[in-house]
Amino acid sequence: MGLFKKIGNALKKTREALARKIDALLSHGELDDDFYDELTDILISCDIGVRTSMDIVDSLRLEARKNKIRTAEDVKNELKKILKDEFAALQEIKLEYPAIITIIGVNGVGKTTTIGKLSKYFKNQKREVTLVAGDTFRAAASDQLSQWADRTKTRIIKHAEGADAAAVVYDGISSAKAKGTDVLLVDTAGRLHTKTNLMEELKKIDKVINREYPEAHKYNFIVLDATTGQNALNQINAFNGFVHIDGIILTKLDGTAKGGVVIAIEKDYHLPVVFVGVGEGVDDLEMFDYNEFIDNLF
Ligand SMILES: Nc1nc2c(ncn2[C@@H]2O[C@H](COP(=O)(O)OP(=O)(O)OP(=O)(O)O)[C@@H](O)[C@H]2O)c(=O)[nH]1
Ligand SMILES: [Mg+2]
Repeated sequence: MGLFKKIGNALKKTREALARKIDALLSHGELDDDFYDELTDILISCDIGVRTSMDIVDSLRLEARKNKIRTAEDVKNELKKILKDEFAALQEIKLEYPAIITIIGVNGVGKTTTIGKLSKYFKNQKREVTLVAGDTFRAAASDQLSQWADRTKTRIIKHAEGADAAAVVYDGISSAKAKGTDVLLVDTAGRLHTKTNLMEELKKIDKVINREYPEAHKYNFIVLDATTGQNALNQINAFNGFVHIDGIILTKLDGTAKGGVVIAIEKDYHLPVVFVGVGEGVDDLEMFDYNEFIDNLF
């Protein structure tokens, strides 16, 4: 399945919800104040965020005054244009090697699964990959990662349950240097910001990477579950206080009408969504493309 088709499928619910409501709204009447109020509500219902939805509708109102905008198609095209302009300023992430990618996030968002998918993704690009089982907290976490390592035929560095996560990372780095690994993918335990010891552990991992592998290109990617909608934004806040976040991986974009959260993330945090998860399988990961996303949104 091509990239376009997959993102298109993953956004099916978001698109259907938006298009159906916008069409219904435009089928009865003018572009008056009521129309703009309702359109704002529709955008908010797809988790684009209150302030962002209002800004978008204000821009649309301005444009509508200048140009002739009447049909549902005109409105959708203008919305696309507004969103594309908005994203044009966003700095894209260009991965450089050797890369050390630490995957962080709250419990159950899809961190370990994403590492399995990323492993395949980088191997497809002929990159040498090593996995680091940095979730030493949850029972069977490293077994779960080992299964992905087997499935994708990838090297894995792990310690016993309860070991110091930063020590596993240290070993991972030594191994990566010895073997000339291009990409080191570090799994971490799911954590809430209230778990201070686990949050401090992330800082420690960060420190070990900076100290032991300064020549590597370091990326901290936070995994967010798209189905949690606006809640995902609070998670960025919670982690931001402890480590620098370089980008977002948005999982479970399949099966949710909350795809608009991508827009809220850009607007509020200026953080790029780098990859999206569109299913549970090893191939269900796509590099994120904003233009394609917007084209598929309405
Ligand atoms: N539909 C769908 N399910 C996903 C996706 N990514 C992960 N999942 C599912 O989400 C569940 C949790 O995935 P994990 O990878 O174990 O999540 P985690 O963040 O590592 O969880 P903890 O280590 O417990 O914090 C699993 O059932 C995955 O199959 C996705 O893109 N789409
Ligand atoms: Mg996990």
